[in-house]
Amino acid sequence: MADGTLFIGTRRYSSWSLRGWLAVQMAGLDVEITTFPLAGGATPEVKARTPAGFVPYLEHQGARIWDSLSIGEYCAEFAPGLWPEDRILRALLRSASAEMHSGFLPLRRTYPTIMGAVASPQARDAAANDEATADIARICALWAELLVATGGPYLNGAEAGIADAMFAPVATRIRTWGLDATDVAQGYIAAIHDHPLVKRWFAEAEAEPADWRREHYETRLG
Ligand SMILES: N[C@@H](CCC(=O)N[C@@H](CS)C(=O)NCC(=O)O)C(=O)O
Repeated sequence: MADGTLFIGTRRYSSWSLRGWLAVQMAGLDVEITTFPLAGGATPEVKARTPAGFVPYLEHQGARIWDSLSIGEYCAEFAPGLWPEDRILRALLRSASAEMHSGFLPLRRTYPTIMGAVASPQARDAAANDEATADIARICALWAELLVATGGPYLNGAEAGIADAMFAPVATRIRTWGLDATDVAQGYIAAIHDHPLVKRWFAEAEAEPADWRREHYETRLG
């Protein structure tokens, strides 16, 4: 019997779920996965089954952990290598992860997560705005700084960690929407898409029932 359950939302749309799921998988926690098809906000099952009304939510060996960054921190207690060993690098990656967690709203609103989809150039250009473009520029600069600091190819260093879990969905957005990014950022985006866990998430997203798709997201792809 598994040690608990990770509750997530539709893989195709739920960027926060990917963060929590990656952390749990990277730490090797033995949990069952329960997936709620998201309604596009205030999904009744999510409201009923989770403390804050959001996924991801983890129940593990008596602990209840909600919110992606808390799940990441919890997972790192089991697998300390999910943060760098060096205090100064750890502080850098924690700050970047917190910045991702609380920021980049224009980017998130402008270019929604639709895993594995490709937006038309017309849809991308119609959605574009200065605030979202500034978010991308900040993310590219941040990734460059972290990759130099830890040596890459992941933000965490040789092996992916919590910072990569936090930024992986952004990497998928940049690809889905065909956004301009620096060569360094494109290299990181490729590394994220080549990661076996990310590949597994995409495959599982593709296998989700067709009636879990939501028109108000899909039509934004153009
Ligand atoms: N700050 C939260 C955000 C979680 C969040 O917004 N999750 C969305 C799905 S990506 C959700 O559960 N929305 C409720 C719903 O769609 O019913 C975290 O880091 O986990």
